[in-house]
Amino acid sequence: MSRLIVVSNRVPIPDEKGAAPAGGLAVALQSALAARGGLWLGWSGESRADDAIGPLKMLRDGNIDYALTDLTERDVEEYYQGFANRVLWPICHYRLDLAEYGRREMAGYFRVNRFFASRLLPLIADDDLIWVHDYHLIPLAAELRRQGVKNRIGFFLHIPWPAPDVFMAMPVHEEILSSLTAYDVLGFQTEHDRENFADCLARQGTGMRSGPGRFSVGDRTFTAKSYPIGIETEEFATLAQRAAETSLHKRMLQSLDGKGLIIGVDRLDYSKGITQRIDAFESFLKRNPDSQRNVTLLQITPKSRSEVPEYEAMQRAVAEQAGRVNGAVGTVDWVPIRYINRSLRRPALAGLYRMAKLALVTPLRDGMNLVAKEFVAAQNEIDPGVLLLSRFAGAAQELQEAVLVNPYDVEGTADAMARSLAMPVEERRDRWRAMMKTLRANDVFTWCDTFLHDLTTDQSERPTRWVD
Ligand code: ADQ
Repeated sequence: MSRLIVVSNRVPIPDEKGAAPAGGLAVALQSALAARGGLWLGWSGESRADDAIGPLKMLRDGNIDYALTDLTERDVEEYYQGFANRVLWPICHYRLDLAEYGRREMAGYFRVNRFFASRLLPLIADDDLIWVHDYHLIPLAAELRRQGVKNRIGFFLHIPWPAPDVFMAMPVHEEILSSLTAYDVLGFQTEHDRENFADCLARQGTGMRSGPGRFSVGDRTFTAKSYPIGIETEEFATLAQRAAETSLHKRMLQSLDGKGLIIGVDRLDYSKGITQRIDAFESFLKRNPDSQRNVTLLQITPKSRSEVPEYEAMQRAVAEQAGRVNGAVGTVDWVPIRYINRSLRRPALAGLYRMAKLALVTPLRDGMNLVAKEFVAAQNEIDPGVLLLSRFAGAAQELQEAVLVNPYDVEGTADAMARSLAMPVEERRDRWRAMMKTLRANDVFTWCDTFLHDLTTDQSERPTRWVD
């Protein structure tokens, strides 16, 4: 079996006790790497002055090598905070209004991808498989090809691929699109994303379909398919079951004092629709006065990307909004929204999902959304909670038995909350069983194996040359 090399912006390195950070993606990739022997390369998270970038930091855990590179302060500003998070992220989430395109950031993005390629190059052996992850590293394969790499290289996009009119508003869309053709296999979260990508190729007039899931552009032929990412379904279900025994669980139950728990868990990000969700919850409370004092919304929202101005502004906006609703609707002995800005450990999170009667997963746009899947896996089959899910999350393609909503429709979402809380137990069980079947059939290990199978066996010609 060929060795696997994974490349991503950040690397989930094991801590000093050897425990890797929890999370389905890290676990699945680590198990694929461990099975084949492998290498994971990415940014260390450290930034340094231009002349202080040292050699790669190498760590070994079992038969996995981790290679970490520092970046310069300018790199982080232009590549990470700049082009990746202020152009590609908003564009792929349909927020043209938030995209701040600058030539300096764009040049920095391509420069850092060239730098990643130069760091990886000396580590590549002839039959290694290379799997690149996410929007930070789109041009990496093209850079590697320029430097003579002929290995099979795959790419998985964790976020949505937008419709052509949105994508083509980005000034460097041609370069981004053509650099993707250097891969052998392109993976998207949903069929919809893959179709958007195919439409972009067609609109640009460069690509041709050459078979099911196969495309030709110039002298390159590659596969582009959807590989919906899953979670560690069985492991997460067991974690949730066990969490019911913990002291946190008991304290939480006590503090709820018989009130129904509604839960929201999201990184603090404008794509997650948190402000629209709080508006919908307020509207639900006002339209259903009987529910007042009977439910509590626990919104767990760790801060993210605080160095990017839109995120900093959002932190203030959501805190103010939650405070305003609590002030307007709450009573001396009832706080409608408990708003928490921190990360929880996975067992604690699993236990809270299990305790909740309803999960609000209402992103305005999301590649997949693993919270939706974790919530379902955590439920108790006798008395499962309801998943209220945005139509614009990739997860909605698979989880059709969730209560699907349009998160822009605040009153419609409020009505769906009322319907979900009143749903009879038989219906909740039927919906849950159907969703659980899907999650078992496509867990994160299947996702990983399917992608790697295509990357290994795909019949495209090995690249013989790369033309700029
Ligand atoms: P994210 O945008 O980060 O991922 P998501 O898929 O929901 O979104 O994953 C978040 C993960 O972080 C989940 O595993 C969740 O449990 C965890 N998490 C969130 N809040 C937490 C908290 N307070 N404490 C502890 N853990 C918390 C990107 C894309 C998604 C895509 C994933 C995977 O934006 O669309 O599903 O990658 O491909």
